[in-house]
Amino acid sequence: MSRYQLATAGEVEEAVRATVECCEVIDLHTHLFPPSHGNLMLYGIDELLTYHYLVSEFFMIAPLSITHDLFFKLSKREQADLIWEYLFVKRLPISEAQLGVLTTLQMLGLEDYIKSKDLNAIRAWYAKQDPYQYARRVFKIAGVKYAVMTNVPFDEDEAKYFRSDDNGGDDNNNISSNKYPIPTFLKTALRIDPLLKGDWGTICKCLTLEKLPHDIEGCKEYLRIWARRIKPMYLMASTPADFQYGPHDKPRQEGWPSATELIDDVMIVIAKELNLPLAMKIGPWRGMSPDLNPCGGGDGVVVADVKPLRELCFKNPDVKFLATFLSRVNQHEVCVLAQKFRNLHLYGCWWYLNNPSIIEEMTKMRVEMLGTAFTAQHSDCRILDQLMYKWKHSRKVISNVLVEYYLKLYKVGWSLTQHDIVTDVNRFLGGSFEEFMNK
Ligand code: RAT
Ligand code: ZN
Repeated sequence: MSRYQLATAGEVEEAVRATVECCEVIDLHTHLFPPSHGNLMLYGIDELLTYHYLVSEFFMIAPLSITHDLFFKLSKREQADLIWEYLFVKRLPISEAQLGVLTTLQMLGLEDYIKSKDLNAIRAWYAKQDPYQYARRVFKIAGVKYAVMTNVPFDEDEAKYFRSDDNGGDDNNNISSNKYPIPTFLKTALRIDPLLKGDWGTICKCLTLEKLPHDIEGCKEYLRIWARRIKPMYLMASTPADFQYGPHDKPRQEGWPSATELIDDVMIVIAKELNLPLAMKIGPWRGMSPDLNPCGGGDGVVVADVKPLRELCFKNPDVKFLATFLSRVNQHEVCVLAQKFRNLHLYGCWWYLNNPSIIEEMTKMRVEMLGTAFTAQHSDCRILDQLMYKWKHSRKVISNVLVEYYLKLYKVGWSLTQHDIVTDVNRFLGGSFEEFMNK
């Protein structure tokens, strides 16, 4: 890497663009699974077309005779046929999620099929792919060094792949050497939403499965067991729309611990004991439109209260918090918070924010307020193939934004080398996250 000074504005711009385009990113939140986890690894055109973002868009324009009930009774292929017909053939596919499908196909070299709008030819192409080789290929094309999964121990369909009796070893087994290996390009994260929801009912069912007592000690032991099994990079949870934290927080049912107790007496205690950061995902309104729940698309967004995160960061300076907020409205307030608490790291433009216009605005605000100390994006992919388009689209916006700021620096006379640019730009795409995790 050259340490020679970049001599012109054009050279600075080129260095920034080339680095954003070529650098290997760290995707710090996805819903991907390895090929060894069977049907949980989603890929292919029918999965792409039935992504819950597109199902929601489909119902905006589909004839009222296609009810939610009818639609969700169809096979995945039949659902995909309808979405293709209504969102791609009968109108031009210009939304971010629609364009995403086409960018994905283009990146796979399937332009001819895009031109001929030949869905069955695309299906036939996919049928020939070996999932293991395909997964490696997608990560390579997307330029992703590794992606962090979302591993939910409360969901038996997922949990079974990590249980000792299923994976052929004891609880201390290295997960990458067991019956369901995890490739090096995927990392684990332990998702514990029922704690932040104060959903003691779900927790107790899972404590029973592990033969643990239904109390705070049992719950802590449950997290220890799962942390040992999956070796997560961090603990993670999203908050419910009515999230409360503090003395006013009431249990969901009489006799249950409140979410606040589960946070303070279980989550924080275990985070400290195991030295695991906590990734907080704040602002969804789960099940806002129940009709769309079957595809995972029923959730909305609320403007969240930033105070609970402030309280947690303030009270626990020895715990690291990663945070992302779903509402656009919260973004400025949370940038201020991140400036003030050195145990807080902001990441990504989450879900409804993952659109070029909003990524641009958020990245600008974050650069102006946080410099390089944040992670510009995560993909939230549910379907393997999406890694390609989500990162391509994000890189484009991030590149445009960063060029603007490095040019400002150049224009005030700061000398810049290629090496400076590469080091700095990598920070936005995973480097800052690793610096935060290691500090
Ligand atoms: O982006 C999504 O697909 C959402 O449905 C959620 O998965 C969200 O990202 C979450 O992690 O809760
Ligand atoms: Zn997610």
